[in-house]
Amino acid sequence: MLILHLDMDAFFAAIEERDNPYLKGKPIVVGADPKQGRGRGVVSTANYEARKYGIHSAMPISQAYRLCPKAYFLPVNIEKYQQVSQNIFAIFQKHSSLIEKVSIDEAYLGLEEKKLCKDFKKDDPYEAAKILAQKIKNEIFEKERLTSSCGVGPNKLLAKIASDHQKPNGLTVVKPSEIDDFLRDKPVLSLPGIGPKTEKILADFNIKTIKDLKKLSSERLKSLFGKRGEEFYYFARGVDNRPIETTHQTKSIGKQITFEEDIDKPKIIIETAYFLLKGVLKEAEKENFSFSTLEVIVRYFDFETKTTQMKVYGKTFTDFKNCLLKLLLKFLGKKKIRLVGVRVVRG
Ligand code: TTP
Ligand code: MG
Repeated sequence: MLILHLDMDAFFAAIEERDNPYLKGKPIVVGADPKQGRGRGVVSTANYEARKYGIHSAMPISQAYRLCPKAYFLPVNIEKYQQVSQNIFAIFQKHSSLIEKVSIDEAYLGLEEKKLCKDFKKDDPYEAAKILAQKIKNEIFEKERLTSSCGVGPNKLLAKIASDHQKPNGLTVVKPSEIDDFLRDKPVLSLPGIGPKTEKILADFNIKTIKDLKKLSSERLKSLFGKRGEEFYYFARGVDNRPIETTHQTKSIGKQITFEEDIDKPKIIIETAYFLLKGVLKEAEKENFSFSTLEVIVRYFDFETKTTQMKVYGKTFTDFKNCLLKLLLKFLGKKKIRLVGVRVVRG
Protein backbone atom coordinates (compact mmCIF):
# COMPACT_ATOMS: atom_id res chain seq x y z
CA MET A 1 0.00 0.00 0.00
CA LEU A 2 1.28 3.47 -0.94
CA ILE A 3 -0.04 6.61 0.67
CA LEU A 4 -0.93 9.84 -1.04
CA HIS A 5 -1.41 12.96 1.07
CA LEU A 6 -3.09 16.02 -0.38
CA ASP A 7 -3.50 19.44 1.21
CA MET A 8 -5.07 22.45 -0.48
CA ASP A 9 -2.97 25.62 -0.74
CA ALA A 10 -4.04 28.57 1.44
CA PHE A 11 -7.49 27.00 1.29
CA PHE A 12 -9.96 29.65 2.55
CA ALA A 13 -7.95 32.51 1.05
CA ALA A 14 -7.53 30.75 -2.30
CA ILE A 15 -11.31 30.30 -2.58
CA GLU A 16 -11.86 34.02 -1.87
CA GLU A 17 -9.20 34.96 -4.38
CA ARG A 18 -10.87 32.75 -6.97
CA ASP A 19 -14.33 34.23 -6.33
CA ASN A 20 -13.27 37.89 -6.20
CA PRO A 21 -11.12 38.55 -9.27
CA TYR A 22 -10.12 42.04 -8.05
CA LEU A 23 -8.21 40.29 -5.22
CA LYS A 24 -5.93 38.43 -7.61
CA GLY A 25 -2.31 38.67 -6.48
CA LYS A 26 -3.19 40.89 -3.50
CA PRO A 27 -2.48 40.00 0.14
CA ILE A 28 -5.62 38.37 1.59
CA VAL A 29 -6.36 37.52 5.19
CA VAL A 30 -9.44 35.44 6.03
CA GLY A 31 -10.54 35.62 9.63
CA ALA A 32 -12.02 37.94 12.25
CA ASP A 33 -12.75 41.61 11.57
CA PRO A 34 -9.53 43.57 12.27
CA LYS A 35 -11.52 46.72 13.23
CA GLN A 36 -8.65 49.02 12.27
CA GLY A 37 -6.33 47.03 14.52
CA ARG A 38 -8.71 46.81 17.51
CA GLY A 39 -10.28 43.49 16.51
CA ARG A 40 -10.00 40.62 19.02
CA GLY A 41 -10.28 37.50 16.85
CA VAL A 42 -7.64 35.54 14.95
CA VAL A 43 -6.47 34.84 11.42
CA SER A 44 -7.96 31.67 9.89
CA THR A 45 -5.57 31.74 7.01
CA ALA A 46 -3.67 34.11 4.74
CA ASN A 47 -2.73 33.69 1.10
CA TYR A 48 0.94 33.37 0.17
CA GLU A 49 1.11 37.09 -0.73
CA ALA A 50 0.04 38.03 2.81
CA ARG A 51 2.37 35.41 4.34
CA LYS A 52 5.29 37.43 2.95
CA TYR A 53 4.45 39.99 5.67
CA GLY A 54 4.70 37.30 8.35
CA ILE A 55 0.95 36.77 8.68
CA HIS A 56 -0.14 33.20 9.47
CA SER A 57 -3.04 31.10 10.80
CA ALA A 58 -4.04 31.59 14.45
CA MET A 59 -2.22 34.94 14.72
CA PRO A 60 -4.24 37.70 16.44
CA ILE A 61 -6.01 39.65 13.72
CA SER A 62 -4.80 42.94 15.29
CA GLN A 63 -1.21 41.82 14.76
CA ALA A 64 -1.96 40.83 11.16
CA TYR A 65 -3.43 44.29 10.63
CA ARG A 66 -0.29 45.93 11.98
CA LEU A 67 1.92 43.76 9.76
CA CYS A 68 -0.02 44.63 6.62
CA PRO A 69 -2.83 47.18 6.97
CA LYS A 70 -3.39 47.28 3.22
CA ALA A 71 -4.19 43.56 3.07
CA TYR A 72 -7.75 42.58 2.18
CA PHE A 73 -9.39 41.28 5.34
CA LEU A 74 -12.34 38.97 4.64
CA PRO A 75 -14.78 37.16 6.94
CA VAL A 76 -14.90 33.36 7.10
CA ASN A 77 -17.59 31.92 4.85
CA ILE A 78 -17.42 28.38 6.15
CA GLU A 79 -20.48 27.04 4.24
CA LYS A 80 -18.83 27.96 0.98
CA TYR A 81 -15.53 26.30 1.95
CA GLN A 82 -17.35 23.17 3.11
CA GLN A 83 -19.08 22.88 -0.25
CA VAL A 84 -15.73 23.15 -2.05
CA SER A 85 -14.30 20.57 0.35
CA GLN A 86 -17.11 18.16 -0.51
CA ASN A 87 -16.41 18.57 -4.22
CA ILE A 88 -12.73 17.81 -3.65
CA PHE A 89 -13.47 14.72 -1.57
CA ALA A 90 -15.79 13.51 -4.34
CA ILE A 91 -12.77 13.60 -6.65
CA PHE A 92 -10.71 11.57 -4.12
CA GLN A 93 -13.46 8.96 -4.01
CA LYS A 94 -13.09 8.34 -7.72
CA HIS A 95 -9.48 7.29 -7.18
CA SER A 96 -9.39 5.47 -3.84
CA SER A 97 -11.80 3.68 -1.54
CA LEU A 98 -9.48 4.16 1.42
CA ILE A 99 -9.68 7.82 2.42
CA GLU A 100 -8.85 9.43 5.74
CA LYS A 101 -10.22 12.93 6.08
CA VAL A 102 -7.79 14.87 8.23
CA SER A 103 -9.44 18.25 7.93
CA ILE A 104 -11.56 20.37 5.61
CA ASP A 105 -8.72 20.60 3.06
CA GLU A 106 -6.53 17.60 3.77
CA ALA A 107 -6.71 13.83 3.30
CA TYR A 108 -4.73 10.61 3.05
CA LEU A 109 -5.55 8.17 0.25
CA GLY A 110 -4.46 4.54 0.36
CA LEU A 111 -3.32 3.19 -3.03
CA GLU A 112 -2.86 -0.47 -3.93
CA GLU A 113 0.48 -1.05 -5.64
CA LYS A 114 -0.79 -3.74 -8.00
CA LYS A 115 -3.73 -1.67 -9.12
CA LEU A 116 -1.53 1.39 -9.65
CA CYS A 117 0.88 -0.52 -11.89
CA LYS A 118 -1.98 -2.02 -13.87
CA ASP A 119 -3.94 1.24 -14.25
CA PHE A 120 -0.96 3.25 -15.43
CA LYS A 121 1.00 0.47 -17.14
CA LYS A 122 4.10 1.00 -15.02
CA ASP A 123 6.42 -1.45 -13.30
CA ASP A 124 7.19 0.96 -10.48
CA PRO A 125 4.14 1.75 -8.31
CA TYR A 126 5.74 5.08 -7.29
CA GLU A 127 5.90 6.17 -10.94
CA ALA A 128 2.27 5.19 -11.31
CA ALA A 129 1.29 7.01 -8.10
CA LYS A 130 3.02 10.14 -9.37
CA ILE A 131 0.87 10.11 -12.50
CA LEU A 132 -2.25 9.58 -10.40
CA ALA A 133 -1.31 12.39 -8.01
CA GLN A 134 -0.85 14.80 -10.93
CA LYS A 135 -4.16 13.64 -12.34
CA ILE A 136 -5.96 14.35 -9.06
CA LYS A 137 -4.31 17.77 -8.79
CA ASN A 138 -5.37 18.55 -12.36
CA GLU A 139 -8.94 17.44 -11.76
CA ILE A 140 -9.18 19.65 -8.68
CA PHE A 141 -7.80 22.57 -10.64
CA GLU A 142 -10.09 22.02 -13.61
CA LYS A 143 -13.21 21.72 -11.43
CA GLU A 144 -12.39 24.23 -8.69
CA ARG A 145 -9.62 26.47 -10.04
CA LEU A 146 -7.64 25.81 -6.87
CA THR A 147 -4.14 24.48 -6.43
CA SER A 148 -3.11 21.77 -4.02
CA SER A 149 0.06 20.12 -2.81
CA CYS A 150 0.53 16.41 -2.89
CA GLY A 151 2.96 13.90 -1.44
CA VAL A 152 3.37 10.19 -2.11
CA GLY A 153 5.31 7.81 0.11
CA PRO A 154 5.36 4.35 1.65
CA ASN A 155 3.47 5.58 4.75
CA LYS A 156 1.50 8.50 6.19
CA LEU A 157 4.55 10.13 7.71
CA LEU A 158 6.44 10.40 4.42
CA ALA A 159 3.37 11.27 2.34
CA LYS A 160 2.60 14.18 4.67
CA ILE A 161 6.13 15.56 4.82
CA ALA A 162 6.37 15.14 1.04
CA SER A 163 3.21 17.16 0.40
CA ASP A 164 4.67 19.98 2.47
CA HIS A 165 8.01 19.77 0.67
CA GLN A 166 7.20 21.96 -2.34
CA LYS A 167 4.14 23.92 -1.25
CA PRO A 168 2.27 25.58 -2.96
CA ASN A 169 1.21 23.57 -5.99
CA GLY A 170 3.83 20.91 -5.27
CA LEU A 171 4.08 17.23 -6.03
CA THR A 172 6.76 15.17 -4.30
CA VAL A 173 7.24 11.42 -4.42
CA VAL A 174 9.51 9.73 -1.89
CA LYS A 175 10.55 6.19 -2.79
CA PRO A 176 11.84 3.86 -0.06
CA SER A 177 15.42 4.19 -1.33
CA GLU A 178 15.19 7.99 -0.97
CA ILE A 179 13.88 8.16 2.58
CA ASP A 180 17.13 8.93 4.40
CA ASP A 181 18.20 11.66 1.98
CA PHE A 182 14.76 13.18 1.98
CA LEU A 183 14.44 13.37 5.76
CA ARG A 184 18.04 14.26 6.63
CA ASP A 185 17.83 18.07 6.69
CA LYS A 186 14.18 18.45 7.65
CA PRO A 187 13.59 20.19 10.97
CA VAL A 188 12.46 17.95 13.84
CA LEU A 189 9.27 20.05 13.85
CA SER A 190 8.16 18.30 10.67
CA LEU A 191 7.58 15.04 12.57
CA PRO A 192 4.12 14.40 14.00
CA GLY A 193 4.05 14.76 17.78
CA ILE A 194 6.94 17.23 17.80
CA GLY A 195 5.64 20.71 18.51
CA PRO A 196 7.41 23.87 19.66
CA LYS A 197 7.85 22.53 23.23
CA THR A 198 9.57 19.31 22.19
CA GLU A 199 11.50 21.25 19.58
CA LYS A 200 12.86 23.50 22.33
CA ILE A 201 13.93 20.56 24.54
CA LEU A 202 15.70 18.95 21.57
CA ALA A 203 17.34 22.27 20.64
CA ASP A 204 18.89 22.33 24.13
CA PHE A 205 20.67 19.12 23.14
CA ASN A 206 21.61 20.80 19.86
CA ILE A 207 19.23 18.59 17.93
CA LYS A 208 17.58 20.56 15.16
CA THR A 209 17.23 18.28 12.15
CA ILE A 210 16.14 14.70 11.70
CA LYS A 211 19.76 13.80 10.98
CA ASP A 212 20.62 15.11 14.48
CA LEU A 213 17.68 13.26 16.00
CA LYS A 214 18.96 9.95 14.64
CA LYS A 215 21.96 10.26 16.95
CA LEU A 216 19.76 9.60 19.98
CA SER A 217 19.11 5.98 20.87
CA SER A 218 15.62 4.65 21.36
CA GLU A 219 16.31 4.31 25.13
CA ARG A 220 17.49 7.91 25.38
CA LEU A 221 14.43 9.21 23.55
CA LYS A 222 12.21 7.04 25.72
CA SER A 223 13.77 8.41 28.89
CA LEU A 224 13.27 11.96 27.62
CA PHE A 225 9.77 11.73 26.18
CA GLY A 226 8.29 8.41 27.30
CA LYS A 227 6.36 6.34 24.78
CA ARG A 228 6.30 9.24 22.35
CA GLY A 229 10.07 9.22 22.29
CA GLU A 230 10.08 5.70 20.94
CA GLU A 231 7.81 6.86 18.15
CA PHE A 232 10.24 9.69 17.30
CA TYR A 233 12.99 7.09 16.96
CA TYR A 234 11.05 5.28 14.25
CA PHE A 235 9.73 8.44 12.58
CA ALA A 236 13.31 9.75 12.26
CA ARG A 237 14.03 6.63 10.20
CA GLY A 238 10.92 7.02 8.06
CA VAL A 239 9.15 4.11 9.76
CA ASP A 240 5.45 4.63 10.46
CA ASN A 241 2.83 1.91 10.87
CA ARG A 242 -0.17 4.14 11.51
CA PRO A 243 -3.07 2.84 9.42
CA ILE A 244 -5.39 4.96 7.33
CA GLU A 245 -8.44 5.63 9.45
CA THR A 246 -11.43 5.93 7.20
CA THR A 247 -14.17 8.17 8.50
CA HIS A 248 -16.87 5.57 7.98
CA GLN A 249 -15.03 3.18 10.26
CA THR A 250 -17.64 1.99 12.74
CA LYS A 251 -17.35 3.66 16.11
CA SER A 252 -20.52 2.22 17.56
CA ILE A 253 -23.43 -0.09 16.83
CA GLY A 254 -26.85 0.70 18.20
CA LYS A 255 -30.52 -0.10 17.88
CA GLN A 256 -33.58 1.63 19.22
CA ILE A 257 -37.31 1.23 19.29
CA THR A 258 -40.09 3.77 19.65
CA PHE A 259 -43.02 2.15 21.41
CA GLU A 260 -46.43 2.26 19.76
CA GLU A 261 -47.63 4.02 22.87
CA ASP A 262 -45.79 5.46 25.87
CA ILE A 263 -44.94 2.74 28.39
CA ASP A 264 -44.42 2.74 32.13
CA LYS A 265 -44.28 -1.01 32.81
CA PRO A 266 -40.64 -1.79 33.75
CA LYS A 267 -40.95 -5.39 32.60
CA ILE A 268 -41.83 -4.43 29.03
CA ILE A 269 -39.07 -1.83 28.87
CA ILE A 270 -36.44 -4.20 30.24
CA GLU A 271 -37.45 -7.01 27.91
CA THR A 272 -37.42 -4.68 24.95
CA ALA A 273 -33.94 -3.52 25.92
CA TYR A 274 -32.74 -7.14 26.17
CA PHE A 275 -34.19 -7.81 22.75
CA LEU A 276 -32.31 -4.79 21.35
CA LEU A 277 -29.11 -5.90 23.08
CA LYS A 278 -29.37 -9.30 21.41
CA GLY A 279 -29.62 -7.65 17.99
CA VAL A 280 -26.73 -5.28 18.72
CA LEU A 281 -24.45 -8.12 19.88
CA LYS A 282 -25.34 -10.19 16.85
CA GLU A 283 -24.40 -7.35 14.54
CA ALA A 284 -21.21 -6.62 16.49
CA GLU A 285 -20.19 -10.24 16.12
CA LYS A 286 -20.99 -10.29 12.42
CA GLU A 287 -18.86 -7.17 11.85
CA ASN A 288 -16.09 -8.37 14.14
CA PHE A 289 -16.63 -5.18 16.12
CA SER A 290 -14.95 -5.09 19.51
CA PHE A 291 -16.37 -2.72 22.09
CA SER A 292 -15.77 -1.77 25.67
CA THR A 293 -18.71 0.41 26.52
CA LEU A 294 -22.45 -0.14 26.71
CA GLU A 295 -24.85 2.75 26.39
CA VAL A 296 -28.56 3.09 27.05
CA ILE A 297 -30.80 5.77 25.61
CA VAL A 298 -34.22 6.57 26.97
CA ARG A 299 -36.65 9.13 25.63
CA TYR A 300 -39.57 10.00 27.88
CA PHE A 301 -43.06 10.83 26.59
CA ASP A 302 -42.26 14.55 26.82
CA PHE A 303 -39.17 14.02 24.59
CA GLU A 304 -36.70 14.53 27.40
CA THR A 305 -33.86 12.23 26.34
CA LYS A 306 -31.28 10.64 28.63
CA THR A 307 -28.24 8.54 27.90
CA THR A 308 -25.89 6.76 30.25
CA GLN A 309 -23.01 4.39 29.68
CA MET A 310 -20.56 2.13 31.47
CA LYS A 311 -17.53 -0.02 30.71
CA VAL A 312 -18.77 -3.55 30.25
CA TYR A 313 -17.44 -6.39 32.34
CA GLY A 314 -17.63 -10.09 31.54
CA LYS A 315 -18.14 -11.69 28.17
CA THR A 316 -21.40 -13.63 28.28
CA PHE A 317 -24.86 -12.49 27.30
CA THR A 318 -25.86 -12.66 30.97
CA ASP A 319 -22.97 -10.32 31.89
CA PHE A 320 -24.08 -7.80 29.27
CA LYS A 321 -27.69 -8.13 30.39
CA ASN A 322 -26.64 -7.32 33.94
CA CYS A 323 -24.78 -4.23 32.81
CA LEU A 324 -27.75 -3.15 30.76
CA LEU A 325 -30.12 -3.62 33.67
CA LYS A 326 -27.89 -1.55 35.91
CA LEU A 327 -27.94 1.31 33.38
CA LEU A 328 -31.64 1.04 32.66
CA LEU A 329 -32.81 1.01 36.28
CA LYS A 330 -31.74 4.64 36.70
CA PHE A 331 -34.42 5.68 34.25
CA LEU A 332 -37.36 3.54 35.29
CA GLY A 333 -40.25 4.44 37.56
CA LYS A 334 -40.16 8.12 36.65
CA LYS A 335 -42.13 9.15 33.57
CA LYS A 336 -43.68 7.15 30.77
CA ILE A 337 -41.15 6.11 28.19
CA ARG A 338 -41.47 6.66 24.46
CA LEU A 339 -38.20 5.17 23.16
CA VAL A 340 -35.47 2.90 24.38
CA GLY A 341 -32.11 2.32 22.70
CA VAL A 342 -29.01 0.20 23.29
CA ARG A 343 -25.58 0.87 21.85
CA VAL A 344 -22.09 -0.60 22.11
CA VAL A 345 -19.15 1.75 21.63
CA ARG A 346 -15.57 1.08 20.58
CA GLY A 347 -13.02 1.28 23.39
P1 TTP B 1 -4.13 24.54 6.41
O1 TTP B 1 -4.09 23.46 5.37
O2 TTP B 1 -3.32 24.37 7.65
O3 TTP B 1 -3.69 25.94 5.78
P2 TTP B 1 -3.95 26.54 4.36
O4 TTP B 1 -4.66 25.56 3.47
O5 TTP B 1 -4.64 27.85 4.51
O6 TTP B 1 -2.50 26.83 3.84
P3 TTP B 1 -1.38 25.80 3.34
O7 TTP B 1 -1.13 26.20 1.92
O8 TTP B 1 -0.22 26.04 4.23
O9 TTP B 1 -1.97 24.42 3.45
O10 TTP B 1 -5.62 24.76 6.87
C1 TTP B 1 -6.72 24.67 5.99
C2 TTP B 1 -7.77 25.70 6.30
O11 TTP B 1 -8.21 25.56 7.64
C3 TTP B 1 -7.25 27.12 6.20
O12 TTP B 1 -7.37 27.63 4.87
C4 TTP B 1 -8.08 27.86 7.19
C5 TTP B 1 -8.46 26.84 8.23
N1 TTP B 1 -7.64 27.05 9.43
C6 TTP B 1 -8.15 27.85 10.46
O13 TTP B 1 -9.28 28.34 10.37
N2 TTP B 1 -7.38 28.07 11.57
C7 TTP B 1 -6.13 27.54 11.71
O14 TTP B 1 -5.45 27.80 12.74
C8 TTP B 1 -5.61 26.72 10.66
C9 TTP B 1 -4.23 26.13 10.77
C10 TTP B 1 -6.41 26.50 9.55
MG1 MG C 1 -4.00 23.58 3.30
